[in-house]
Amino acid sequence: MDLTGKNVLVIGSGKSGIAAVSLLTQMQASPVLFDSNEKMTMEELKAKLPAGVEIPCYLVSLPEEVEAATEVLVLSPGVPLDIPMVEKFRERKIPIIGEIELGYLMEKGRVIAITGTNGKTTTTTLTGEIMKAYFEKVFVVGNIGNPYTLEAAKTTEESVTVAEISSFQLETAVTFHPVVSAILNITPDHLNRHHTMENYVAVKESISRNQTKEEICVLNADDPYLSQFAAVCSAKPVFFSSRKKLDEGYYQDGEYIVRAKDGVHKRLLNIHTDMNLVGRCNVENVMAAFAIADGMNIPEEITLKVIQEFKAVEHRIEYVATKKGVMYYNDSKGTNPDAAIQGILAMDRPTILIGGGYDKGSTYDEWIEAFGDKVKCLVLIGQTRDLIEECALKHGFTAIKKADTFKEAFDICVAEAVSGDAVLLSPACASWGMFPNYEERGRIFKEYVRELEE
Ligand code: UMA
Repeated sequence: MDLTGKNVLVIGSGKSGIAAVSLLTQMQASPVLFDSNEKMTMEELKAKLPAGVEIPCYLVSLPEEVEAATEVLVLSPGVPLDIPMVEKFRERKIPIIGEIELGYLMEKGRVIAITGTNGKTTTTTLTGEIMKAYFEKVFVVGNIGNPYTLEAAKTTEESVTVAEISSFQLETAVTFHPVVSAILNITPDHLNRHHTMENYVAVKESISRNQTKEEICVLNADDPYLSQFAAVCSAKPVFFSSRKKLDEGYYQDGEYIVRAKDGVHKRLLNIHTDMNLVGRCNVENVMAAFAIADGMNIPEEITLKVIQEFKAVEHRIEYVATKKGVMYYNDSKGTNPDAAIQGILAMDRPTILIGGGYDKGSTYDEWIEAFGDKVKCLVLIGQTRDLIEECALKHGFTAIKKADTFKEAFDICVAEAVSGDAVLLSPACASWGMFPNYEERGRIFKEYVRELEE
């Protein structure tokens, strides 16, 4: 798609939209920026534009003539495809693309694409580190917080782009073609946006749509959706499993990660002595990264060295500090029940848990069942607090406290915790409504912890 001289309407003025405007300007297109946020002022919107860029900006409603002149629509990931404004463009057959497709139009090198409900950020960061240890020019982009469109114009034939891709971003990817893709797992998330689990699964699986059988798609053999998907995947499936021995692929055998290839089973690493990351989810992330690295022909000793040195990413079961014998953990990235279960599983002591937040239409039964004897108190915040309380009571869990603010929730945790306990922020919900994003929620939590007396 040649965008030179085209009138391109960018919807959303967050990280993704602003980076899109910047790239479109470089591509000699004529971008127009729109944001539907009623609370934003025109000054605030214009202040977000990249330095030196002056383009028409619109808030809340779009003039008819601008709508009529639009030739291509670029959606930010957070903009649903089925809102009336977008539907109108679809009816007119206006091409609708997003950050990943727009970035890919400028891509000159090879791309690795990683999706999944959980583990994306850890696996993408680790894979990026492995690639950086071997290739000269590596870009780590996408849902991880660095828009693809900011880096795409810098790619070369030799460069490697490692992209973390959300289901939101996959919905607007068209010709995007990774040489290696990975789908780590699929469990219910974002169902208010995708409406059904079938839609969500189909969107996730579309990551490999343009691949060929010469290319690989790394899949979780323990995931019922993905083990079935292998039969119809257009790339060659490469499996990993933390639960069973595989004849071909990567699997956990006791303390070891093993690669099975052409009948040879080789121990690659020890999960206790060669990894700093903890928990089953991280063993899976490491296996996926190893499979991706092998798919890119990285020498094994380089992959192993990077894995041995790799530490947890921020906001993902991140140890913050110990205050008065209480260990504080920030798992703000536990934005859905499945991710938050991993947070609980990683705790090895009585835990006071902060849960609740924005309602994405999730169900909380499995999360509450995972509390076992470990969670001694659940402190609830946000839009979902009554819903979660009702669900917890249904499962016989009654040690619940509710807070109106995040600070109040934190203070309750401090009051409840005794030496030897853990306080875990792993809310099973998105942060929206109380915070702009999960990073801010995690940062504030860490600030509160640091302010506590030793
Ligand atoms: N907006 C509209 N109309 C709408 C909806 C939103 O105008 O109908 C406007 C908002 O008023 C706001 C802007 O769009 O000004 C926000 O855009 P956005 O929600 O797409 O957020 P960005 O800041 O552009 O960040 C996006 C991703 N956000 C989401 O998918 C919600 C970031 O992922 C990503 O890092 C970034 O692009 C770069 O790729 C964050 C995320 O929460 C981490 N992702 C979800 C997740 O991981 O679960 C999918």
